[in-house]
Amino acid sequence: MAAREGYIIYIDMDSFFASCELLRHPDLKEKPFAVVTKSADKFRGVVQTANYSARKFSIHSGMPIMKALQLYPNLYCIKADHDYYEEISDEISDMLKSYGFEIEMVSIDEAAIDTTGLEESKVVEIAKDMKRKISDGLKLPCTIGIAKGKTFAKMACDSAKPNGFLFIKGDETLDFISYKRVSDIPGVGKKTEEKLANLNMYYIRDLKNANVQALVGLLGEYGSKIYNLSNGIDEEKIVSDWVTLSVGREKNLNEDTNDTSVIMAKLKELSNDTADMIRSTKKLYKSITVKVRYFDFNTKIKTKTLSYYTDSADVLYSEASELIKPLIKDNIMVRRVGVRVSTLMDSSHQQKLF
Ligand code: TTP
Ligand code: MG
Repeated sequence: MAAREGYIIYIDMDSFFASCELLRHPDLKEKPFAVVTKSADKFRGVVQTANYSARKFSIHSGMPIMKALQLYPNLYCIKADHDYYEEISDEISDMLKSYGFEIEMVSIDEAAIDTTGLEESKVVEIAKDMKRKISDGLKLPCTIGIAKGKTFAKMACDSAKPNGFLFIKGDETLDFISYKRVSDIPGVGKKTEEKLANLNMYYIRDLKNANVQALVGLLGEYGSKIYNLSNGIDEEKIVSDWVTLSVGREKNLNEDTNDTSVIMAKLKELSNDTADMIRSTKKLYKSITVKVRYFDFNTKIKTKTLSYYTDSADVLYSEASELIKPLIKDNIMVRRVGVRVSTLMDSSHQQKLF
């Protein structure tokens, strides 16, 4: 079995937007409340998150406000303040980055940290230290899962919520996942769950012994991915969007949009700024990364490495625009775009080479 070398620490903030609001509305502690879409009025709009007291009344993310009010008529609703949550998210990511590991900010409130190379006891000690810093320093609750593999660590985190800490030893991974439901695999939604149920597969242990070809026939490549996962093989990589030797810029769009021309205009501005920074530090770059954050804070990254070093703004924009195209989708609004260059070299060094 292709077990991972190292442990992944997976951190997910508990009821994140609601916990941020609690910092400035401490009187709401213990009361059921929800953070709702910014433009919402009483009749339109959805719950973005509910605190755990409100969740007891089955109120959850994505639920229309009207429905939530039917479930709990005294529900206190706060309009979302994304800039505020992003500031706090940046504070959390800065703190986590300061440990010096490869880290992927998976979303506004989730991070995956690759501790490969570190001994087991040290991993747990560091993860506890991170939890303490988030809880004592930032006064926010979070849950941490640790396992060999990003998906398994996320599953550990999900199953320990809220305010939890769960460490799955490498040789206990299969035991941990076997009794979980197929829907506990991140990415398995209602439709996949139904398709698997039609084949009498409800638990991960059912997938483990399934015919992999049948799963691929049913779900395409994703079938082989969940087959591997159910056999303890987790090949999901950390996509580190933070490399010490990189330069880049990112910005929110004026408003969420999926208009390609607006997104490309922002990308051009960011590419020019990035190339200016590169030239001012007398560097050349070889790798280009684009980042798109959607309205729901899901973030996607694409990277390309050129066959040569350059400091060109035009090359940067033209490569970045090719990379970003597949990330712009008809039905998903984009909130933030970023461009970053890495694999850097001093331009003076190149002059010596040629
Ligand atoms: P989640 O981590 O999915 O949810 P959560 O942090 O509120 O609760 P928990 O992790 O304890 O289960 O999402 C993080 C934030 O993203 C959430 O606070 C609000 C926002 N969000 C939306 O705006 N819409 C959504 O549909 C979801 C799921 C989240
Ligand atoms: Mg969360």
